[in-house]
Amino acid sequence: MKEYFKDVSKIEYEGAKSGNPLAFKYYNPEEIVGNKTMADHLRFSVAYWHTFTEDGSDPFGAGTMQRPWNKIMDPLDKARIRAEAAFEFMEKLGVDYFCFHDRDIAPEGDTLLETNKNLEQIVPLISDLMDETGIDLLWGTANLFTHPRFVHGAATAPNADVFAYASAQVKKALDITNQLGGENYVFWGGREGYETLLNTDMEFEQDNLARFFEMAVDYAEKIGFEGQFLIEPKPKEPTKHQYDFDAAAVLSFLEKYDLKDNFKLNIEANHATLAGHNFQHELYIARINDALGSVDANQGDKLLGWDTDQFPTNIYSTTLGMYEILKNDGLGSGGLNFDAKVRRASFKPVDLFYGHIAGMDTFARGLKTAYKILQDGFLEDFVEERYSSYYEEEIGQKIVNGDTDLEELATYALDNDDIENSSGCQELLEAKINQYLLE
Ligand code: XLS
Ligand code: CA
Ligand code: CA
Repeated sequence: MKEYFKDVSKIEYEGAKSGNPLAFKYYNPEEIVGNKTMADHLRFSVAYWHTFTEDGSDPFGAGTMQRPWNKIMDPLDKARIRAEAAFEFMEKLGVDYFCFHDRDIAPEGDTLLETNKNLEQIVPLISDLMDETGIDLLWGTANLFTHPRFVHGAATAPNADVFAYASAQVKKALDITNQLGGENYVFWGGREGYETLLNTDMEFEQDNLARFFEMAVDYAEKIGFEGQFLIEPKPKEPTKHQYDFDAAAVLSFLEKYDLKDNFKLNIEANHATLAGHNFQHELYIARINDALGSVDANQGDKLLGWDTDQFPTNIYSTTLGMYEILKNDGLGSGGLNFDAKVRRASFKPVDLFYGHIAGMDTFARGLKTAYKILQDGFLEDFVEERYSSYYEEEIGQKIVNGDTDLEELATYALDNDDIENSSGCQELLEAKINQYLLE
């Protein structure tokens, strides 16, 4: 088969002192951390859209990306070459998974039938490439936001024909995800939200979104798809307000519509910051609700304030993110999907390797540091001690066990004027985290 990234050979682990930009400094796939290898902890995945279809265009200028498939004009030929190049890239990088939207892998035709036929041409090729390389599908999804028909949303569109079209697309995307052995299926509500409440029946739209999810669950059962369904929260962009605003909003939606058993969350770091949280917060909320399914590993830029989808290089964030993932006992069938794009000015093919290597090293180092923090237990011990009055003192035990009431607590408090609080020690804890990071 033709080689597309000729200047790059297999990326190897060379250790922290290596000066080779095309080598891992911290990600050593076979290295054991705790009870499993780094590769098994991290389950890295490449996002087909950013890495293989993104052209670098922005509202002010044309595409900049230099890619081996740029000159191919026929859309299906382009899709084929792109698939071959994609698997060469992923194999050289040494990732075990990839993710795609239906429209990333095959072009949209003039009709839905034609579009489905395009997919049917490309999916067998992808299946062969998966077999040849051993790279698996972490998740599939449907693009329900790019085409103008989705101007008002997909499952939340005010037009039943659009709802039906979106359903047809999800049906097909589930079929191909199942065919390719996908371990999860993601719903990201691209335009499922509103621009103004003046023209929106929010209750009806949310009821419809729940109907859509129910139908997907039923269809998955029918075709024997055993992957995990995931919802990916995002507060805004492209709509002003998205219904899947953040982890907490999605969890309450799932609770309301009795869907909690069928869905987990795909937490994206950049979406967390857009929602005014941080990466750890969103992972934490998902974890304590037994809903942490998978991660879109990237980072935003708070000075810009939109979804910049940058490669994760912030070691502080990945450390505390991995801390939550370890406390969750891993991601199960999920993984760390680099929903990240190289900057418009990083247009050389080799930049794709640099971006992923940076992200993989940053998470690998985060994993090791988080594991050490957990092993030493200093954070857990501190937090436990902070709440100890609920476990060590009679009044606390009564509160926790539901053995008291306002009257008894009032009697207790009236007799207890000298309340003593202990320090929260934030600065001490932050300094300790720094010690681990700089070790
Ligand atoms: C966009 C989302 C999207 C989902 C998949 O902001 O991150 O890429 O991950 O549809
Ligand atoms: Ca994402
Ligand atoms: Ca994003």
